[in-house]
Amino acid sequence: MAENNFNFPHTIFTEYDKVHNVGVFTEVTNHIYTEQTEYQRIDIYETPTFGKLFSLDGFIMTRDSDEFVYHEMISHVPLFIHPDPKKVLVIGGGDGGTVREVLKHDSVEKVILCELDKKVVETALTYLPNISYELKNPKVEIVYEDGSKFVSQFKDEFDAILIDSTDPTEGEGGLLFTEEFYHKCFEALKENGVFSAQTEEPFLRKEWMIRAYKRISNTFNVARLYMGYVPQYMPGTWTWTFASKNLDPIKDFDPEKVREFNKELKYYDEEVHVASFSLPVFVKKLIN
Ligand code: AAT
Repeated sequence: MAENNFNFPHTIFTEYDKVHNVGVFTEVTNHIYTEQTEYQRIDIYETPTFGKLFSLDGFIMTRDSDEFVYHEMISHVPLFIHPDPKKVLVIGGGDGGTVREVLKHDSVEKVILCELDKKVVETALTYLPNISYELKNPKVEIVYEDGSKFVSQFKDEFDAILIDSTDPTEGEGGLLFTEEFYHKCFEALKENGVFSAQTEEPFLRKEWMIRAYKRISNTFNVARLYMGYVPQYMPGTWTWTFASKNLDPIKDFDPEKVREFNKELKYYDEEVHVASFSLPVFVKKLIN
C-alpha cells in the first residue's frame, strides 16, 4: 500500500535553530515533565526512537539512546591522560552523565559537580535514572552556583576540570566561554592537571567553536581540539577541547591503560582516543 501523509504522529518535539532556520523533530509519546525555573525551561519527553529526551529552552541536552558518546568523550579523553586523577571538578552537567563516567576511574576520590540550576539535578534524578544514578555516590558533592564564580576560589586544587556547559549565548557567550573563566580553571588546576570543555561544532556554529578553542589555547600551554559523532546535537558531530599545563593528549597517552580498563565503555577506546584528534581538513583550517 502506498505511504500517505496522514500517518504522522500527533505529538512531535521540534528543536528549531532560529539563526539558520533549520531543525530536527522526533515523535513524542509522552510529555513527562515541564517546568520554567529561575534560569531556563526544563522538559522531559518520552520518545519511541531515542528513549527519554531532556531539553533546556527547547534544545536537546541529552537523551537515553546516545548520551554515552558525549559523556564518554568529555571525560575519558582527559582522564586517561592524567597519571592518577583523584579530585575532579565538573561544571554544568547537572544530568549526571559526565559524573557517571568520571567515577568509572577508580583513582577518583572526589568529584565536585557545580551546576547553576538545582532543578536540573532534581529532574535528572527523578526522570533520567540511567544517566544520573552516580549523583548519589558519596564521592560526589553537588554545589549549586555559577561555575565561573565557584572556580575562582581554588588555586592548585584539581587534577581535572570538565566543562559540560550549555551552548554559548550572545555577546561574550555566557559565563562559561570567556577567556577569564578559562584562566580561572587554569589556576584551579594542579601542575599535572587536565581540562576538557565542550566547544561546539564546525558546521552551524563554527564561530563559537573557533572562539572557544582560541580562548582556551590562549590560556593553556597545551590545547587540542578533538571531535566525535554526537547524533543528539544537530548536525551530528561535536567538538571538545583538551587542555593542560604540560601533558600532551597524544604523546602522554598510554593505550595500555585503556585496554586494561575494567569498566564498560560504548564509544571510547584507545583507537578512538587517538583518532578523535585527527581533524578534517576544513576544521584544521578553521582553527589554525
Ligand atoms: N551533559 C549534557 C548536558 C548539558 S546541560 C549543561 C548544564 O550547564 C545545564 O544543566 C545548565 O543549567 C548548566 N549551566 C549553565 N551555565 C552554568 C554556569 N554558569 N555554572 C554552572 N552550570 C551552568 C550540556 C549540553 C551541551 C549542549 C551542546 N549543544
